Amino acid sequence: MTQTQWNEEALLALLDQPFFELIYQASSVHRQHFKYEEMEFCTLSNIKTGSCPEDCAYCPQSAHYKTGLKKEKLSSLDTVLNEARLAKQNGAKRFCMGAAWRKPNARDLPQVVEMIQGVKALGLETCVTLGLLEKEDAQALKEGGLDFYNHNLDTSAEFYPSIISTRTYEDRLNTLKHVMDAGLQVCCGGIVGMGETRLDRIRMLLTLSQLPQPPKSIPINQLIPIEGTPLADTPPLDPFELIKTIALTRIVFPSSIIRLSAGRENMSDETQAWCFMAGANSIWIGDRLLTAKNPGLDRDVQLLEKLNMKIPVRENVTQHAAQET
Ligand code: SAM
Ligand code: DTB
Ligand code: SF4
Repeated sequence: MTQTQWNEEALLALLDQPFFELIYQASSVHRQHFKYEEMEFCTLSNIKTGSCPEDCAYCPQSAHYKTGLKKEKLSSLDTVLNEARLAKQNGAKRFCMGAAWRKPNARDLPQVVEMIQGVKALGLETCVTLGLLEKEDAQALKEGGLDFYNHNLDTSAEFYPSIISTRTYEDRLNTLKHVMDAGLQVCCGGIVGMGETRLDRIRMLLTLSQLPQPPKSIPINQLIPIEGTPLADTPPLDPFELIKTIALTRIVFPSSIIRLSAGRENMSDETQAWCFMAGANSIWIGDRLLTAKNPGLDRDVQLLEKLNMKIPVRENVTQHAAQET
């Protein structure tokens, strides 16, 4: 399949249109590839918390900043499987396990593989995000049965060094290469609201579009400002910039799942609804992301009800009832 070759001018021109034209285009593309009334539910589990050696300026788990987070060792298999069972009951399709590591070590990786196998056996899609990977790590995860690897570009190559100094953009791209070479599906996106420009957001999308395969899953996070991190006092992004970023992402990646990821706790229902209209079709459910707050399932169900959208937790209950009769 040939992919459209996008460039900065074309994406800037899309943004320069009247807002409603941009949303109309994005929404039309969305409807061609997805059922617009459907929302994917996914769940996160933090399998190793805090004391990360990297210095990502947004992150509550970096050992470089005093964020008051209690560090925790690798979770037990039982803890993770209990969370996964609950996620499944609540309608989640994918279960993502995150670890605050620069990269996984040889001792921990087999334990993560056990978690992947247990979660998969419950009938959930599996995703992990463990930091940088060597070729062999990616292959071991694939052999262990993993479906997706999450590794975000986060922003443009130009803005990246003002956010992280302990690794390079090239390091991130190399990991993505190992992930794709191993035959894993890629979940890769970024963060908006870190003080970047529109052009940075566009450049990040262009870099994503130039990967050998477009990511199947694209999380768009809005910065959650965390006390103690260098980005704690970053002024909030205008919600329309977030909505427009989602619209551009949908137009550039017509058939990818776009997740309105971190930051929904601080968004109005209306902003979220516009993001869904612009093409976002996946959310994290549950009270917590990795460490930060997320709207609880009740608020999400209420919002989807107001919008007359399908609610996965109910679909799950109906399926179970049908299986039992
Ligand atoms: N350590 C791994 C890594 O960096 O790839 C995985 C975990 S890391 C927490 C996953 C992603 O969460 C980051 O790439 C970033 O996009 C997002 N994230 C972390 N802190 C955030 C914050 N305060 N606000 C919004 N997104 C955040
Ligand atoms: C992604 O892009 N966002 C998720 C997931 N991938 C791992 C993580 C969001 C973390 C938000 C901050 C926190 O909870 O600590
Ligand atoms: Fe570590 Fe990931 Fe947080 Fe960066 S984003 S400090 S790599 S946990």
